[in-house]
Amino acid sequence: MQEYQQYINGEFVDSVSGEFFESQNPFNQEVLAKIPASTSEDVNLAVAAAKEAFEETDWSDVRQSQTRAQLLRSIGAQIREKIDELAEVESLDSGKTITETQLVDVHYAADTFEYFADLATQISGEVLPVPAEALDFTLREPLGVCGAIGAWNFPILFTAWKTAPALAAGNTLVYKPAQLTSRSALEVAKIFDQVGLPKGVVNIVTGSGRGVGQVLAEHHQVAKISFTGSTEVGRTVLKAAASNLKKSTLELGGKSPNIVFNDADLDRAVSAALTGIFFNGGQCCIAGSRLLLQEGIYDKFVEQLVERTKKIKLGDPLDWDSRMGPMITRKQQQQILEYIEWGKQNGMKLLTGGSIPKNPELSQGNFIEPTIFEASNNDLKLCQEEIFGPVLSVLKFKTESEALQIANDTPFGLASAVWTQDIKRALRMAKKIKAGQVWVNQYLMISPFAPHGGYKQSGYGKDLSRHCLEEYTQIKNVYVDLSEEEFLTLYE
Ligand code: TXE
Repeated sequence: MQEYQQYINGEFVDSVSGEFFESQNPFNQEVLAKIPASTSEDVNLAVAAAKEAFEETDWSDVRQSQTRAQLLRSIGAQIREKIDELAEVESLDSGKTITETQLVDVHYAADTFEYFADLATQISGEVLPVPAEALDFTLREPLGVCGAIGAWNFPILFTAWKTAPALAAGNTLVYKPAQLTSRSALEVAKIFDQVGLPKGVVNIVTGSGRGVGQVLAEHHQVAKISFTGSTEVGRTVLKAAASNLKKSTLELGGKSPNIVFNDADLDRAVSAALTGIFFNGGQCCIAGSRLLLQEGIYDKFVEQLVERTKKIKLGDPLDWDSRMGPMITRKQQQQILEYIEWGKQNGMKLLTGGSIPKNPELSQGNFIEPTIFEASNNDLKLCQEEIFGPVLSVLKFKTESEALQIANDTPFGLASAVWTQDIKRALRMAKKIKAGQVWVNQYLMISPFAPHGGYKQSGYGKDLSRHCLEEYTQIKNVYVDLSEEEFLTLYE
Protein backbone atom coordinates (compact mmCIF):
# COMPACT_ATOMS: atom_id res chain seq x y z
CA MET A 1 0.00 0.00 0.00
CA GLN A 2 1.28 3.42 -0.92
CA GLU A 3 2.24 5.70 1.98
CA TYR A 4 2.13 9.43 1.29
CA GLN A 5 3.83 12.35 2.96
CA GLN A 6 2.60 15.91 3.07
CA TYR A 7 4.51 18.72 1.39
CA ILE A 8 5.83 21.44 3.71
CA ASN A 9 8.64 23.91 3.08
CA GLY A 10 9.74 22.10 -0.08
CA GLU A 11 10.02 18.71 1.62
CA PHE A 12 7.89 15.60 1.80
CA VAL A 13 7.37 14.92 5.48
CA ASP A 14 5.23 12.84 7.83
CA SER A 15 2.73 14.60 10.07
CA VAL A 16 4.09 15.75 13.41
CA SER A 17 1.88 13.20 15.17
CA GLY A 18 3.10 10.41 12.87
CA GLU A 19 -0.54 9.37 12.45
CA PHE A 20 -2.19 8.40 9.17
CA PHE A 21 -5.67 7.96 7.80
CA GLU A 22 -6.63 5.66 4.96
CA SER A 23 -7.84 6.45 1.51
CA GLN A 24 -10.47 4.02 0.27
CA ASN A 25 -11.65 3.00 -3.18
CA PRO A 26 -15.41 3.76 -3.39
CA PHE A 27 -15.82 0.98 -5.96
CA ASN A 28 -14.72 -1.94 -3.76
CA GLN A 29 -13.81 -0.37 -0.35
CA GLU A 30 -10.18 -1.45 -0.82
CA VAL A 31 -7.69 0.62 1.18
CA LEU A 32 -5.52 2.37 -1.41
CA ALA A 33 -3.06 4.48 0.53
CA LYS A 34 -2.07 5.93 3.88
CA ILE A 35 -2.29 9.72 4.10
CA PRO A 36 -0.72 11.79 6.91
CA ALA A 37 -3.24 12.92 9.53
CA SER A 38 -2.12 16.47 10.17
CA THR A 39 -3.00 18.59 13.16
CA SER A 40 -2.63 22.25 14.09
CA GLU A 41 1.11 21.68 14.55
CA ASP A 42 1.50 20.79 10.88
CA VAL A 43 -0.65 23.75 9.84
CA ASN A 44 1.56 26.07 11.91
CA LEU A 45 4.69 24.69 10.24
CA ALA A 46 3.15 25.07 6.79
CA VAL A 47 1.99 28.62 7.46
CA ALA A 48 5.41 29.56 8.88
CA ALA A 49 7.10 28.18 5.74
CA ALA A 50 4.69 30.08 3.49
CA LYS A 51 5.22 33.26 5.51
CA GLU A 52 8.98 32.98 5.23
CA ALA A 53 8.77 32.33 1.49
CA PHE A 54 6.57 35.40 1.10
CA GLU A 55 8.47 37.77 3.33
CA GLU A 56 12.08 36.61 3.17
CA THR A 57 12.46 35.78 -0.53
CA ASP A 58 11.80 37.72 -3.72
CA TRP A 59 8.99 35.33 -4.81
CA SER A 60 6.29 38.01 -4.56
CA ASP A 61 8.38 40.71 -6.25
CA VAL A 62 7.03 41.94 -9.57
CA ARG A 63 10.45 41.21 -11.11
CA GLN A 64 9.70 37.52 -10.53
CA SER A 65 6.49 37.54 -12.57
CA GLN A 66 8.12 35.87 -15.58
CA THR A 67 9.64 33.21 -13.35
CA ARG A 68 6.24 32.57 -11.81
CA ALA A 69 4.72 32.33 -15.29
CA GLN A 70 7.38 29.84 -16.41
CA LEU A 71 6.91 27.68 -13.34
CA LEU A 72 3.13 27.60 -13.76
CA ARG A 73 3.55 26.67 -17.41
CA SER A 74 5.94 23.86 -16.46
CA ILE A 75 3.45 22.54 -13.91
CA GLY A 76 0.75 22.47 -16.63
CA ALA A 77 3.12 20.66 -18.99
CA GLN A 78 4.09 18.07 -16.37
CA ILE A 79 0.44 17.39 -15.58
CA ARG A 80 -0.13 16.74 -19.30
CA GLU A 81 2.87 14.37 -19.33
CA LYS A 82 1.33 12.40 -16.49
CA ILE A 83 -2.30 12.42 -17.57
CA ASP A 84 -2.70 8.62 -17.54
CA GLU A 85 -1.15 8.21 -14.12
CA LEU A 86 -3.00 11.14 -12.53
CA ALA A 87 -6.35 10.12 -14.04
CA GLU A 88 -5.98 6.63 -12.60
CA VAL A 89 -5.11 7.93 -9.14
CA GLU A 90 -8.12 10.25 -9.27
CA SER A 91 -10.53 7.56 -10.46
CA LEU A 92 -9.40 5.09 -7.82
CA ASP A 93 -9.61 7.66 -5.05
CA SER A 94 -12.91 9.30 -5.98
CA GLY A 95 -14.91 6.77 -7.97
CA LYS A 96 -15.08 9.14 -10.94
CA THR A 97 -15.03 7.30 -14.26
CA ILE A 98 -11.75 7.21 -16.15
CA THR A 99 -13.46 8.91 -19.10
CA GLU A 100 -14.17 11.90 -16.84
CA THR A 101 -10.80 12.08 -15.12
CA GLN A 102 -8.74 11.38 -18.23
CA LEU A 103 -10.67 13.43 -20.78
CA VAL A 104 -11.89 16.25 -18.57
CA ASP A 105 -10.50 16.80 -15.07
CA VAL A 106 -6.77 16.31 -15.56
CA HIS A 107 -6.75 18.25 -18.84
CA TYR A 108 -8.64 21.12 -17.20
CA ALA A 109 -6.16 21.13 -14.32
CA ALA A 110 -3.32 21.59 -16.84
CA ASP A 111 -5.33 24.24 -18.71
CA THR A 112 -5.79 26.13 -15.44
CA PHE A 113 -2.06 26.29 -14.69
CA GLU A 114 -1.35 27.38 -18.26
CA TYR A 115 -4.07 30.04 -18.22
CA PHE A 116 -2.77 31.60 -15.02
CA ALA A 117 0.80 31.38 -16.34
CA ASP A 118 -0.34 33.73 -19.11
CA LEU A 119 -1.90 36.11 -16.58
CA ALA A 120 1.04 36.15 -14.16
CA THR A 121 2.84 38.86 -16.14
CA GLN A 122 -0.27 40.95 -16.72
CA ILE A 123 -1.33 41.94 -13.24
CA SER A 124 -1.26 45.71 -13.03
CA GLY A 125 -2.79 48.72 -11.38
CA GLU A 126 -4.07 51.81 -13.18
CA VAL A 127 -3.43 55.54 -13.41
CA LEU A 128 -6.38 57.54 -12.08
CA PRO A 129 -7.39 60.83 -13.69
CA VAL A 130 -7.53 62.86 -10.47
CA PRO A 131 -8.49 66.51 -11.09
CA ALA A 132 -5.32 67.89 -9.51
CA GLU A 133 -1.68 68.49 -10.28
CA ALA A 134 -0.74 65.03 -9.21
CA LEU A 135 -0.12 61.52 -10.36
CA ASP A 136 -2.47 59.05 -8.72
CA PHE A 137 -2.03 55.39 -9.45
CA THR A 138 -2.89 52.01 -7.98
CA LEU A 139 -0.68 49.02 -7.34
CA ARG A 140 -2.22 45.56 -7.30
CA GLU A 141 -0.25 43.63 -4.72
CA PRO A 142 -0.32 40.05 -3.44
CA LEU A 143 -1.96 39.35 -0.10
CA GLY A 144 0.69 37.20 1.58
CA VAL A 145 -0.02 33.69 2.84
CA CYS A 146 -3.26 32.31 1.38
CA GLY A 147 -5.13 29.28 2.69
CA ALA A 148 -7.36 27.05 0.60
CA ILE A 149 -9.65 24.14 1.36
CA GLY A 150 -10.96 21.84 -1.35
CA ALA A 151 -13.89 19.42 -1.67
CA TRP A 152 -13.75 15.79 -2.79
CA ASN A 153 -15.80 15.98 -5.97
CA PHE A 154 -13.16 17.48 -8.32
CA PRO A 155 -9.92 16.96 -6.36
CA ILE A 156 -7.24 17.67 -8.97
CA LEU A 157 -9.23 20.53 -10.44
CA PHE A 158 -9.57 22.21 -7.05
CA THR A 159 -5.83 21.80 -6.48
CA ALA A 160 -5.29 23.71 -9.72
CA TRP A 161 -8.08 26.27 -9.18
CA LYS A 162 -6.78 27.22 -5.76
CA THR A 163 -3.04 27.05 -6.41
CA ALA A 164 -2.55 28.58 -9.85
CA PRO A 165 -4.12 32.05 -9.31
CA ALA A 166 -2.61 32.42 -5.83
CA LEU A 167 0.86 31.82 -7.24
CA ALA A 168 0.33 33.87 -10.39
CA ALA A 169 -0.40 36.87 -8.18
CA GLY A 170 2.77 36.33 -6.11
CA ASN A 171 1.22 34.87 -2.96
CA THR A 172 2.32 31.79 -1.11
CA LEU A 173 -0.16 29.11 -0.16
CA VAL A 174 -1.20 26.36 2.23
CA TYR A 175 -3.69 24.00 0.62
CA LYS A 176 -5.78 21.35 2.33
CA PRO A 177 -7.44 18.86 -0.03
CA ALA A 178 -10.55 16.98 1.11
CA GLN A 179 -9.70 14.14 3.43
CA LEU A 180 -11.53 11.62 1.23
CA THR A 181 -9.49 12.46 -1.86
CA SER A 182 -6.04 13.80 -0.93
CA ARG A 183 -3.96 11.69 -3.30
CA SER A 184 -4.04 13.75 -6.48
CA ALA A 185 -3.03 16.91 -4.59
CA LEU A 186 -0.03 15.05 -3.18
CA GLU A 187 0.82 13.75 -6.67
CA VAL A 188 0.68 17.33 -7.97
CA ALA A 189 2.96 18.32 -5.06
CA LYS A 190 5.58 15.99 -6.59
CA ILE A 191 5.27 18.04 -9.78
CA PHE A 192 5.66 21.31 -7.83
CA ASP A 193 8.86 19.88 -6.42
CA GLN A 194 10.08 18.56 -9.74
CA VAL A 195 9.68 21.88 -11.60
CA GLY A 196 11.59 23.67 -8.85
CA LEU A 197 8.96 25.75 -7.12
CA PRO A 198 10.89 27.57 -4.35
CA LYS A 199 10.51 25.99 -0.93
CA GLY A 200 7.58 27.16 1.16
CA VAL A 201 5.74 28.71 -1.79
CA VAL A 202 3.12 25.94 -1.82
CA ASN A 203 2.50 23.66 1.14
CA ILE A 204 0.02 20.80 1.18
CA VAL A 205 -1.35 19.56 4.47
CA THR A 206 -3.76 16.66 4.70
CA GLY A 207 -6.33 15.86 7.34
CA SER A 208 -9.74 16.50 8.72
CA GLY A 209 -11.95 19.54 8.32
CA ARG A 210 -11.95 20.44 11.98
CA GLY A 211 -8.35 19.48 12.75
CA VAL A 212 -6.75 21.15 9.73
CA GLY A 213 -9.25 23.19 7.68
CA GLN A 214 -10.64 25.05 10.65
CA VAL A 215 -7.14 25.83 12.00
CA LEU A 216 -6.14 27.20 8.61
CA ALA A 217 -9.29 29.32 8.35
CA GLU A 218 -8.69 30.74 11.84
CA HIS A 219 -4.94 31.28 11.48
CA HIS A 220 -3.85 34.86 12.11
CA GLN A 221 -0.90 34.68 9.70
CA VAL A 222 -3.18 33.68 6.83
CA ALA A 223 -4.49 36.62 4.82
CA LYS A 224 -7.10 34.86 2.70
CA ILE A 225 -9.13 31.67 2.71
CA SER A 226 -10.64 30.11 -0.38
CA PHE A 227 -13.15 27.35 0.33
CA THR A 228 -15.09 24.90 -1.82
CA GLY A 229 -17.58 22.66 -0.06
CA SER A 230 -20.98 22.59 1.55
CA THR A 231 -22.93 25.71 2.47
CA GLU A 232 -23.03 24.58 6.10
CA VAL A 233 -19.24 24.29 6.41
CA GLY A 234 -18.89 27.51 4.39
CA ARG A 235 -20.64 29.34 7.23
CA THR A 236 -18.21 27.82 9.77
CA VAL A 237 -15.23 28.79 7.62
CA LEU A 238 -16.51 32.35 7.34
CA LYS A 239 -16.84 32.62 11.13
CA ALA A 240 -13.30 31.28 11.53
CA ALA A 241 -12.04 33.74 8.91
CA ALA A 242 -13.51 36.60 10.93
CA SER A 243 -10.80 36.00 13.56
CA ASN A 244 -8.40 38.27 11.66
CA LEU A 245 -10.88 39.52 9.03
CA LYS A 246 -9.27 37.51 6.26
CA LYS A 247 -10.52 37.90 2.72
CA SER A 248 -12.80 34.94 1.90
CA THR A 249 -14.00 33.19 -1.21
CA LEU A 250 -16.76 30.63 -0.76
CA GLU A 251 -17.86 28.26 -3.51
CA LEU A 252 -20.77 26.36 -2.00
CA GLY A 253 -23.83 24.30 -2.89
CA GLY A 254 -26.39 24.66 -5.63
CA LYS A 255 -29.81 23.59 -6.85
CA SER A 256 -29.44 24.73 -10.40
CA PRO A 257 -32.37 25.04 -12.82
CA ASN A 258 -32.00 23.70 -16.34
CA ILE A 259 -34.88 25.36 -18.28
CA VAL A 260 -36.06 24.01 -21.62
CA PHE A 261 -38.57 25.94 -23.74
CA ASN A 262 -40.81 24.42 -26.42
CA ASP A 263 -38.61 25.75 -29.25
CA ALA A 264 -35.37 24.16 -27.99
CA ASP A 265 -33.25 21.73 -29.98
CA LEU A 266 -34.59 18.66 -28.24
CA ASP A 267 -31.78 16.18 -28.89
CA ARG A 268 -29.10 18.56 -27.63
CA ALA A 269 -31.20 19.57 -24.64
CA VAL A 270 -31.80 15.93 -23.63
CA SER A 271 -28.07 15.17 -23.93
CA ALA A 272 -27.28 18.20 -21.81
CA ALA A 273 -29.91 17.36 -19.19
CA LEU A 274 -28.32 13.92 -18.79
CA THR A 275 -24.84 15.43 -18.53
CA GLY A 276 -26.08 18.14 -16.19
CA ILE A 277 -27.36 15.73 -13.58
CA PHE A 278 -25.41 12.51 -14.08
CA PHE A 279 -21.86 13.79 -14.67
CA ASN A 280 -19.74 12.63 -11.70
CA GLY A 281 -22.84 10.84 -10.40
CA GLY A 282 -24.53 14.18 -9.69
CA GLN A 283 -21.81 15.06 -7.19
CA CYS A 284 -21.33 18.46 -8.79
CA CYS A 285 -22.02 21.81 -7.19
CA ILE A 286 -23.32 23.00 -10.58
CA ALA A 287 -25.45 19.90 -11.24
CA GLY A 288 -28.64 20.70 -13.16
CA SER A 289 -30.71 19.01 -10.48
CA ARG A 290 -33.99 20.77 -11.35
CA LEU A 291 -35.14 20.26 -14.94
CA LEU A 292 -37.85 22.75 -15.90
CA LEU A 293 -39.72 21.69 -19.06
CA GLN A 294 -42.30 23.76 -20.92
CA GLU A 295 -45.60 21.91 -21.25
CA GLY A 296 -45.50 21.58 -25.07
CA ILE A 297 -42.43 19.33 -25.04
CA TYR A 298 -42.86 17.82 -21.59
CA ASP A 299 -44.05 14.32 -22.51
CA LYS A 300 -41.71 13.84 -25.46
CA PHE A 301 -38.71 15.15 -23.53
CA VAL A 302 -39.37 13.00 -20.46
CA GLU A 303 -39.82 9.91 -22.63
CA GLN A 304 -36.43 10.41 -24.34
CA LEU A 305 -34.74 11.35 -21.09
CA VAL A 306 -35.95 8.27 -19.24
CA GLU A 307 -35.13 5.98 -22.16
CA ARG A 308 -31.55 7.29 -22.32
CA THR A 309 -31.14 7.28 -18.54
CA LYS A 310 -31.95 3.57 -18.45
CA LYS A 311 -29.01 2.95 -20.79
CA ILE A 312 -26.41 4.59 -18.52
CA LYS A 313 -23.83 1.95 -17.69
CA LEU A 314 -22.82 1.87 -14.05
CA GLY A 315 -19.53 0.14 -13.43
CA ASP A 316 -15.89 0.04 -12.44
CA PRO A 317 -14.55 3.60 -12.72
CA LEU A 318 -11.45 2.24 -14.47
CA ASP A 319 -13.54 0.62 -17.21
CA TRP A 320 -13.71 2.91 -20.27
CA ASP A 321 -17.28 1.75 -20.91
CA SER A 322 -18.57 2.86 -17.50
CA ARG A 323 -20.59 6.04 -17.61
CA MET A 324 -21.21 6.41 -13.88
CA GLY A 325 -19.14 5.29 -10.92
CA PRO A 326 -20.00 4.88 -7.25
CA MET A 327 -20.78 7.70 -4.82
CA ILE A 328 -17.84 8.86 -2.76
CA THR A 329 -18.76 7.08 0.51
CA ARG A 330 -21.35 4.74 2.01
CA LYS A 331 -22.54 7.72 4.05
CA GLN A 332 -23.10 9.78 0.91
CA GLN A 333 -24.92 6.83 -0.70
CA GLN A 334 -27.11 6.54 2.40
CA GLN A 335 -27.96 10.25 2.42
CA ILE A 336 -28.98 10.10 -1.25
CA LEU A 337 -31.14 7.03 -0.61
CA GLU A 338 -32.88 8.93 2.18
CA TYR A 339 -33.78 11.71 -0.26
CA ILE A 340 -35.07 9.11 -2.73
CA GLU A 341 -37.14 7.50 0.02
CA TRP A 342 -38.55 10.90 0.93
CA GLY A 343 -39.60 11.40 -2.69
CA LYS A 344 -41.32 8.02 -2.82
CA GLN A 345 -43.09 8.53 0.51
CA ASN A 346 -44.28 12.02 -0.34
CA GLY A 347 -46.10 11.32 -3.56
CA MET A 348 -43.41 12.22 -6.10
CA LYS A 349 -43.75 10.09 -9.24
CA LEU A 350 -40.63 7.97 -9.75
CA LEU A 351 -39.87 7.79 -13.49
CA THR A 352 -36.74 5.66 -13.33
CA GLY A 353 -34.07 4.41 -10.90
CA GLY A 354 -34.76 4.89 -7.22
CA SER A 355 -32.57 2.30 -5.54
CA ILE A 356 -29.23 0.55 -5.29
CA PRO A 357 -28.52 -1.40 -8.52
CA LYS A 358 -29.28 -5.13 -8.38
CA ASN A 359 -26.14 -6.15 -10.32
CA PRO A 360 -24.05 -8.25 -7.86
CA GLU A 361 -20.83 -7.03 -9.52
CA LEU A 362 -21.59 -3.58 -8.13
CA SER A 363 -22.54 -4.67 -4.62
CA GLN A 364 -19.22 -3.62 -3.05
CA GLY A 365 -19.45 -0.11 -4.51
CA ASN A 366 -21.45 2.87 -3.24
CA PHE A 367 -23.73 2.86 -6.28
CA ILE A 368 -27.09 4.54 -6.80
CA GLU A 369 -29.22 4.11 -9.90
CA PRO A 370 -29.64 7.27 -11.97
CA THR A 371 -32.97 8.47 -10.66
CA ILE A 372 -35.64 10.78 -12.05
CA PHE A 373 -38.70 12.06 -10.20
CA GLU A 374 -41.59 14.15 -11.46
CA ALA A 375 -42.12 17.05 -9.07
CA SER A 376 -45.58 18.61 -8.74
CA ASN A 377 -44.15 21.82 -7.31
CA ASN A 378 -40.87 23.49 -6.45
CA ASP A 379 -41.50 23.64 -2.68
CA LEU A 380 -40.73 19.95 -2.28
CA LYS A 381 -37.63 19.05 -0.28
CA LEU A 382 -36.09 17.39 -3.38
CA CYS A 383 -36.39 20.68 -5.29
CA GLN A 384 -35.01 22.85 -2.51
CA GLU A 385 -32.08 20.92 -0.99
CA GLU A 386 -28.80 19.94 -2.59
CA ILE A 387 -28.81 16.13 -2.83
CA PHE A 388 -25.35 15.75 -4.36
CA GLY A 389 -26.20 12.55 -6.14
CA PRO A 390 -27.78 11.28 -9.38
CA VAL A 391 -31.31 12.41 -8.55
CA LEU A 392 -33.20 14.69 -10.90
CA SER A 393 -36.51 16.48 -10.23
CA VAL A 394 -38.52 17.40 -13.33
CA LEU A 395 -40.98 20.30 -13.15
CA LYS A 396 -43.51 21.46 -15.75
CA PHE A 397 -44.11 25.14 -16.56
CA LYS A 398 -46.38 27.08 -18.90
CA THR A 399 -44.94 30.57 -19.32
CA GLU A 400 -41.58 32.32 -19.27
CA SER A 401 -42.47 34.23 -16.12
CA GLU A 402 -43.46 31.00 -14.36
CA ALA A 403 -40.13 29.41 -15.36
CA LEU A 404 -38.28 32.40 -13.97
CA GLN A 405 -40.20 32.33 -10.72
CA ILE A 406 -39.42 28.61 -10.21
CA ALA A 407 -35.78 29.05 -11.26
CA ASN A 408 -35.15 31.74 -8.65
CA ASP A 409 -37.14 30.08 -5.89
CA THR A 410 -34.26 28.46 -3.96
CA PRO A 411 -31.72 29.66 -1.38
CA PHE A 412 -28.96 28.90 -3.92
CA GLY A 413 -27.75 30.71 -7.03
CA LEU A 414 -24.81 28.88 -8.52
CA ALA A 415 -25.65 27.89 -12.10
CA SER A 416 -28.53 27.72 -14.58
CA ALA A 417 -29.31 27.05 -18.21
CA VAL A 418 -31.87 28.22 -20.75
CA TRP A 419 -32.69 26.25 -23.89
CA THR A 420 -34.45 28.19 -26.64
CA GLN A 421 -33.95 29.36 -30.24
CA ASP A 422 -35.34 32.78 -29.33
CA ILE A 423 -32.37 35.02 -28.62
CA LYS A 424 -34.46 37.74 -26.98
CA ARG A 425 -36.01 35.31 -24.57
CA ALA A 426 -32.61 33.77 -23.82
CA LEU A 427 -31.17 37.17 -22.97
CA ARG A 428 -34.22 38.23 -20.93
CA MET A 429 -33.87 35.07 -18.87
CA ALA A 430 -30.10 35.46 -18.56
CA LYS A 431 -30.58 38.90 -17.06
CA LYS A 432 -33.28 37.87 -14.62
CA ILE A 433 -31.97 34.56 -13.31
CA LYS A 434 -30.27 35.06 -9.95
CA ALA A 435 -27.22 32.87 -10.39
CA GLY A 436 -23.51 33.32 -11.00
CA GLN A 437 -23.66 31.31 -14.24
CA VAL A 438 -26.23 31.17 -17.04
CA TRP A 439 -25.64 28.85 -19.97
CA VAL A 440 -27.67 29.34 -23.14
CA ASN A 441 -28.14 26.12 -25.11
CA GLN A 442 -25.37 24.49 -23.08
CA TYR A 443 -24.83 22.85 -19.72
CA LEU A 444 -21.78 22.30 -17.49
CA MET A 445 -19.27 24.25 -19.59
CA ILE A 446 -16.56 25.59 -17.27
CA SER A 447 -13.36 27.15 -18.52
CA PRO A 448 -10.41 28.89 -16.85
CA PHE A 449 -11.27 31.98 -18.95
CA ALA A 450 -14.66 32.53 -17.30
CA PRO A 451 -15.49 33.34 -13.67
CA HIS A 452 -17.05 30.59 -11.57
CA GLY A 453 -18.93 31.29 -8.36
CA GLY A 454 -22.37 31.84 -6.96
CA TYR A 455 -25.04 34.27 -5.93
CA LYS A 456 -27.10 34.01 -2.71
CA GLN A 457 -26.20 31.06 -0.45
CA SER A 458 -24.03 29.50 -3.13
CA GLY A 459 -21.29 31.77 -1.84
CA TYR A 460 -19.29 34.71 -3.08
CA GLY A 461 -16.06 35.57 -4.77
CA LYS A 462 -14.92 33.90 -7.97
CA ASP A 463 -12.68 31.01 -8.91
CA LEU A 464 -11.02 31.16 -12.34
CA SER A 465 -10.68 33.97 -14.89
CA ARG A 466 -9.09 37.41 -14.51
CA HIS A 467 -11.71 38.21 -11.88
CA CYS A 468 -10.34 35.67 -9.47
CA LEU A 469 -7.01 37.50 -9.43
CA GLU A 470 -8.89 40.29 -7.65
CA GLU A 471 -9.53 37.77 -4.88
CA TYR A 472 -5.80 37.08 -4.56
CA THR A 473 -4.57 40.68 -4.63
CA GLN A 474 -5.18 43.94 -2.81
CA ILE A 475 -5.14 47.47 -4.17
CA LYS A 476 -2.83 50.15 -2.90
CA ASN A 477 -3.35 53.76 -3.89
CA VAL A 478 -0.31 55.98 -4.44
CA TYR A 479 -0.90 59.71 -4.72
CA VAL A 480 2.10 61.78 -5.84
CA ASP A 481 1.61 65.51 -5.45
CA LEU A 482 3.31 67.44 -8.23
CA SER A 483 2.11 70.90 -7.27
CA GLU A 484 4.55 73.79 -6.75
CA GLU A 485 1.96 75.79 -4.82
CA GLU A 486 1.70 76.30 -1.10
CA PHE A 487 0.15 73.39 0.84
CA LEU A 488 -3.56 74.16 1.35
CA THR A 489 -4.37 73.96 5.03
CA LEU A 490 -6.96 75.09 7.55
CA TYR A 491 -4.26 75.57 10.14
CA GLU A 492 -2.20 78.74 10.39
O1 TXE B 1 -18.28 18.52 2.63
P1 TXE B 1 -17.64 19.61 3.53
P2 TXE B 1 -18.35 16.95 2.94
C1 TXE B 1 -22.03 18.80 0.17
C2 TXE B 1 -22.65 17.48 -0.23
C3 TXE B 1 -22.12 16.54 0.78
C4 TXE B 1 -21.97 17.41 1.99
C5 TXE B 1 -20.94 16.94 2.95
O2 TXE B 1 -24.04 17.56 -0.11
O3 TXE B 1 -22.99 15.50 1.05
O4 TXE B 1 -21.60 18.65 1.48
O5 TXE B 1 -19.72 16.63 2.27
C6 TXE B 1 -13.38 20.72 4.95
N1 TXE B 1 -13.48 24.03 8.86
N2 TXE B 1 -20.90 19.17 -0.65
O6 TXE B 1 -18.48 16.61 4.38
O7 TXE B 1 -17.72 19.16 4.95
C7 TXE B 1 -13.37 19.26 4.55
O8 TXE B 1 -12.31 18.56 5.19
C8 TXE B 1 -12.76 24.06 7.73
C9 TXE B 1 -21.19 20.11 -1.67
O9 TXE B 1 -17.21 16.35 2.27
O10 TXE B 1 -18.19 20.91 3.15
C10 TXE B 1 -13.19 19.37 3.05
O11 TXE B 1 -11.82 19.62 2.73
N3 TXE B 1 -12.83 23.12 6.79
C11 TXE B 1 -19.97 20.76 -2.18
C12 TXE B 1 -14.03 20.61 2.69
O12 TXE B 1 -14.11 21.34 3.92
C13 TXE B 1 -13.70 22.10 6.98
C14 TXE B 1 -18.77 19.90 -2.34
C15 TXE B 1 -15.43 20.31 2.19
O13 TXE B 1 -16.08 19.49 3.11
C16 TXE B 1 -14.50 22.03 8.15
C17 TXE B 1 -18.61 18.99 -1.22
C18 TXE B 1 -14.37 23.05 9.10
N4 TXE B 1 -15.09 23.06 10.23
C19 TXE B 1 -19.68 18.63 -0.46
N5 TXE B 1 -15.27 20.91 8.06
C20 TXE B 1 -20.27 21.52 -3.45
N6 TXE B 1 -21.47 22.06 -3.58
O14 TXE B 1 -19.42 21.64 -4.31
C21 TXE B 1 -14.97 20.31 6.89
N7 TXE B 1 -14.01 21.02 6.23
